[in-house]
Amino acid sequence: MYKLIEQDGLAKSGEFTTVHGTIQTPVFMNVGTAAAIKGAVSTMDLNAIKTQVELSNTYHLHVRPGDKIVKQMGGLHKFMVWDKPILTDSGGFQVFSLAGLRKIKEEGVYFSSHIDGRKIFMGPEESMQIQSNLASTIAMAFDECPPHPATREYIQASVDRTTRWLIRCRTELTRLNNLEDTINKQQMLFGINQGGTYEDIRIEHAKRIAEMDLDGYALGGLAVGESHDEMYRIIEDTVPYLPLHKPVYLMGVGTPANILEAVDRGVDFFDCVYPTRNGRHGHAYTNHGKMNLLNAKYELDEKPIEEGCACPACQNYSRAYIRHLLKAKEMLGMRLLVLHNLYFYNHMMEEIRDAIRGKRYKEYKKQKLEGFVRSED
Ligand code: PRF
Ligand code: ZN
Repeated sequence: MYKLIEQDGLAKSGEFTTVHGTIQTPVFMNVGTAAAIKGAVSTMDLNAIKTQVELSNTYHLHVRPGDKIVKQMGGLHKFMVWDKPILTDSGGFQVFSLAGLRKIKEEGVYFSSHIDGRKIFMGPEESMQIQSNLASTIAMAFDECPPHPATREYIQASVDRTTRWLIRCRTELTRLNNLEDTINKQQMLFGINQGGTYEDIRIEHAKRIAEMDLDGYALGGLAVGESHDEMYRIIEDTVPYLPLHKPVYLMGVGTPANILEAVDRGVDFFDCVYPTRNGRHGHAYTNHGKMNLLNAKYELDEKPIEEGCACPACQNYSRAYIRHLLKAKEMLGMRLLVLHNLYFYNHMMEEIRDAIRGKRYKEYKKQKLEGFVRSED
């Protein structure tokens, strides 16, 4: 259940209530693809860095350890010791970006596992069955994320199939939620809007899925190679056709600046590997832009990564020490940067919510963007 708390221009802030607790939006979902946040981040850490929602992947957990094993272990929440909301992506995107030798048919996708080459079939029913076994809070519909660029004919045919798949997802999830041995009988379903960069296809699709009265709606097929301006334009064109009183999720996005712009166009949910991936490569997000902690100028720097930051890394360690850890390839170096980066994202979302609820979002966004000036890349 989504309750709209405040709107400031098109930016919105709400409360999304689930069986695993209430999510304050806009929110950044911390990515734990294979039921682990990369960088040796524990549940205790996640609680210390203001994480509200964790995101895992159907495809990865189906391949290893297997969703039936997770179900036998009591579901993903119990298995990974996380009692707050979990969203699972449907596998569609990962199959297209990771798995080998795909064949897309009306019934679903045939592909080979990126772990052992084993042949696997996944269609809407299989994706829902796996997500039901995982017992996540929110299941994503099984969609196709077409490559960019793609022809209008390809995108139209793909979107039509994604719509037929969505109807099958809903039917199957309803059936699963009514089974005796289903762990989370209140599993929610988010539909995914596709349409590439063709705004008329996007809008028609948004209208069609909005009618289905799902728990939430995602914008898929973005951040796949189009420019930032094109992505913002598609968000602007499409969001008005999605229900105002449902959460809107922009999949796989993005930089802090991307998030600030998308929030200003009505987006509620985000997820991205940047804070974890960049942290593991020695990069820190700060209010002055991105820093490369491997830079020699930090060799004797006693300051924390970012002054005033309340994260566990900045509360205790210097730039010089973290640089040393990274140079020595000590795991702690990566871990501290990942904790800082996730805290940075989660804390920025808190500031965003405060700014929208205080009706000062435009001013907040302007100041924040002006700060992101340092560039060492
Ligand atoms: N579909 C799904 N997951 C996704 C995407 C999508 O289009 C994207 C696109 N940026 C990221 N993750 N199911
Ligand atoms: Zn910090």
